[in-house]
Amino acid sequence: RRPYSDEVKRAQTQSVATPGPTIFDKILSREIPADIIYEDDLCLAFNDVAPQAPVHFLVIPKRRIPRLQDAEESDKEVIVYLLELLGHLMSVARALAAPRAPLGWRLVVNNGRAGAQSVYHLHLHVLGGGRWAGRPG
Ligand code: D5M
Repeated sequence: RRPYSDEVKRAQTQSVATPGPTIFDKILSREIPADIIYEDDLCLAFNDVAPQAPVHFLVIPKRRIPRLQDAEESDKEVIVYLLELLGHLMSVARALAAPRAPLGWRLVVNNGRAGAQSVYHLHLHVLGGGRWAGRPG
C-alpha cells in the first residue's frame, strides 16, 4: 500500500460524525479481549463472538465511523481517504477469507436500526465455511 500524504493523514482525524465509543473501541484498545486474526495501521479483524457460520469474522476500521451511511464527507481529501479506507477493508476481508473459506463466503454490512446494526462502529461481516454460509440448510 502506498504511503499516505500529509493531507490524507489530516483527513484521518477530520470529522465524520463520531458519537460515543462502542465495544469495538475497547477491543481496539485491548481493554477487552478478542480473537484477533489480523491488524494493520488502518484496521483490525477478529472472530465474531456469536458466529453465524463456521467462519465468521469482522473487519473494522480503527477510525470510528458509526455506520457505512456516515462514510461521506464534503471535504474532497476526506472523501478520497474514506474511499481508500473502504477499499482497504474489503481487500483485507478478501485476503483473510480466501484461506479460511475457500469454497466461498459472504460480505455483509448492517446499517442502522432497521438494517440490523447493533454495534455503531462500521464493520464488515465475513461469513463462510459452509455451503450456504450464514443461512439455514
Ligand atoms: O453486528 C455486531 C456483531 O458484533 C455481532 O455479530 C456480534 C459481534 N460482537 C459483539 N461484541 C463482540 C465482541 N466483544 N467480540 C467479538 N464480536 C462481537 P451488527 O452488524 O452490529 O449486528
